[in-house]
Amino acid sequence: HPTLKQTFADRARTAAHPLTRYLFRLMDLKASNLCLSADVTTARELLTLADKVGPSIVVLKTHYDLISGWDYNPQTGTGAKLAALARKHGFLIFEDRKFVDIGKTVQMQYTAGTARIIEWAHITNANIDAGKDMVRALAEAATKWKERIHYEVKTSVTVGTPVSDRFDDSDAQEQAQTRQRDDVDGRKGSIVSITTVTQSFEPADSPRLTKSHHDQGDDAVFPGIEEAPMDRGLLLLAQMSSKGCLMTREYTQACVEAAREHKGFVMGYVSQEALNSAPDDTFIHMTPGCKLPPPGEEENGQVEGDGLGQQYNTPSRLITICGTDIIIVGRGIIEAADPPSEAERYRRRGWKAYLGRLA
Ligand code: 6AU
Repeated sequence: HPTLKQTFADRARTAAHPLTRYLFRLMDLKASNLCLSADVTTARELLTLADKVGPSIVVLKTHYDLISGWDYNPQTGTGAKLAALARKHGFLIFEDRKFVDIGKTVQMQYTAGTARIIEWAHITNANIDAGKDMVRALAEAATKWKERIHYEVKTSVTVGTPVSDRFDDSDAQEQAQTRQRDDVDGRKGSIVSITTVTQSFEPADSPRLTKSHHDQGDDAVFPGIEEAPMDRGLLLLAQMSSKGCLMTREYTQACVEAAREHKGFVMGYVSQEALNSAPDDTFIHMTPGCKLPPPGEEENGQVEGDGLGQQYNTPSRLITICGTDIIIVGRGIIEAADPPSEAERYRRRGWKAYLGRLA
């Protein structure tokens, strides 16, 4: 398929989903096709790890429900803090929630409840065993969320807390009209800035690495990239890495069909191989079950599993032979003596494999 030989820079121009185009630009800019699966046990460790490994990755994957001490406050909690780190380092946040239920239930799980995933995670994923209507349900929820933000901003009233209490961007403050939001969903008193809404309203709006941001002394590492779009994206769980996985070819094919039906919302797949096959497929593939052999050991494509069903392939095998775009690495990095330098090792290997695929 053409996308196997296309550069990420090219795919940043041609991908159907705005967030996918943005992600390809990040990949090109950071020379990284690495996603860290940040499966640590506390919110504190998560934030520290995200800050340290941020420069090496383009996606940070979370399982919010295995983190103790997750702070649910929409403005100051763990989601908002992660989103700030995502802007600082230039990565997207992927909550690995694996939704599977009827449409109405997944809508509520995605947008409401304690975690309010849609507020801080650019990307989430779904298992479509329950039928592909739930993809439409999630897509509708995302569209409504986006519309709600614009609506809330337009209709918000009255000056509230000084904007300086909330924003650290002095440019934005000068331009800002402070408004107190309607109490749409129990978040009375939060402040939005009309002129800077796409920059500062939602915690997870995007990496914000504009020049002015950089000039203000913020330690943004990859200046020069524009704002991420205010879109949300879904990955379909099309294939799994685990031993004895029950997902059939038919199931995987149904994922491909569902993806094509919702190009404006489905960014691509969590899969074990490239699934683009129609000429105009522009989906992205992310692949877990990835590990390097310990330094010094020879690389032969596979690495021993974890004894609990997880199976591992090496970055080069996944990228060059299986055709994936982004490798998802958890314990390979987290359990290393020095996670940031191990992340760099994976980034370099992953990028080299991508360049090798193009050649
Ligand atoms: O690198 P590991 O084995 O420490 O972690 C792999 C991560 C875990 C899994 O929940 C997740 O990847 N995962 C997924 C995802 C991303 O959906 C699918 C799959 O098939 N296998 C898998 O391990 O957080």
